[in-house]
Order: sequence, then structure tokens, then C-alpha cells
Amino acid sequence: MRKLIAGNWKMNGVQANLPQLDTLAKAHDNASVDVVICGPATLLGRMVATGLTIGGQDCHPITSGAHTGDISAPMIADTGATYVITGHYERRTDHSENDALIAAKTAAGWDAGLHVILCIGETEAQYRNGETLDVLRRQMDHSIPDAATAETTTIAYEPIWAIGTGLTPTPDEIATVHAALRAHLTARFGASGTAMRLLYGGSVKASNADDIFALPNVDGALVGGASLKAADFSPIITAL
Ligand code: G2H
Repeated sequence: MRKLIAGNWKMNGVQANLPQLDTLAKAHDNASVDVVICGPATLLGRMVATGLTIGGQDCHPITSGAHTGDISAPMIADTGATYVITGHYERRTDHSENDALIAAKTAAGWDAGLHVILCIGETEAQYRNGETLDVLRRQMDHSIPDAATAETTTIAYEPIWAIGTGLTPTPDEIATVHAALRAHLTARFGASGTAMRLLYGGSVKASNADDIFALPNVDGALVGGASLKAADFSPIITAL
């Protein structure tokens, strides 16, 4: 699998922001890594038209029905988007999403032909109590469906206390966690688990990207705030 830089625009972005994507598309036309922007549902079709690879940020677990305000995976795929994020901490918290629901959303993404970026991460209290690896293994066991493969699924490790805070774990801590995630994925999925991309996410920016990308078992990043402007995002893509 090629390495991956995914931008997560979260609840940001209106038509006036689309030129940022034109700039990125031109600058990284021949990138040796995969570059994806996961945008707001309102803009997905317009974002696809820039030529970049585009993803959604969430999908409903079923394909259609009476679910006001929700968006299904086939609807995301219909825009031309090819990725979707599931299990982001902000969904787990703001919308009380649990691992079982995230597993169902992940399977729905696959069924629609989308590549799923499935997020896991520990709280600050769990980190301080030394529970990080137990929490992450539990999240992986319950939110990644058995049918996951490296072709359909990328795992993003996002320590909750690092999201949008400017804080990050030390490189040693990231390396330790990613080694444990890799071992767990390989034990469960065999060669596909060894090949499955493992992203780091949480306050990634140009100034820390080099150090993070130099670590073993880090196959890219999920980037929030620093993905909104091409000038901030481009150096992160180049660093991978
Ligand atoms: C973590 C990340 C992107 P940020 O949520 O998913 O956001 O880079 O702003 O911490």
C-alpha cells in the first residue's frame, strides 16, 4: 500500500475554500503518496471536481431510509468520493458512537466501495493511567469488522488529548503504540494486517511531520487544522 496523507476538514469549508484544493491538486499531481481530503458533505461533489481524491467524514450504517440529516455511504460514493472516515473521536463523543456502530458504519463504507479510515484513540486519563494499549486493542477488536483488508481499510491512531490541542505524544510513545497496533493487526489479519496502513493523527503540522514520519509503522497522517490551507498542508505531504 502507498503511504497516505488524509486531511480532515471537520465542520469547515464553503465554496470560497475550494481554490485551496486546486492549489493542492496542482502541487501534488504526481505525489508518490496518496493524498485525500475528507470534506464536509455539502462540498463533496465540488471537491471531487478539483481532481483530488476526496472522502466523507462519516456515514450512516444503512443505505437509505427515514434518517433526517444523515448521509449514507452510497450517497458519499455517488458524489465521486472514494474514502470515508469512521470512528473519529468527535463522532464518538458528539454523537455517542460506540464500537459496534462504528463497525457497522465501516462495513457500510466497504459495501459502497469506499476505503475506510477507521479512528481509534485513548483519553488523557487513560493515557495517564497507562491504559493506552488496552484501550486501543479493545477498540480495534470491537470496531474493525473481521473482513477488513489492507485494500479496504486504514487505521488512524489519534490520542484524544492530542486532537486540536497542539500536544503530541513523544516520538518514542508514537513508535511504541504503532508497534503494538501493528502486532495486534498482524495477529488478527495476517499479511493484510501487516500491510494495513497505520496513520498517526493529532496536531500534525509541518514542524513535527518529519519526526513523526521517520518512525517505523507510521504510514502517514490524518491531519485536521493544518489541512485547511494548502500552504500548511503541502509541506506535510512533501514530508511523507
Ligand atoms: C485529529 C486531527 C484530524 P488536528 O482529529 O483528524 O485533527 O490535526 O486538528 O488535531
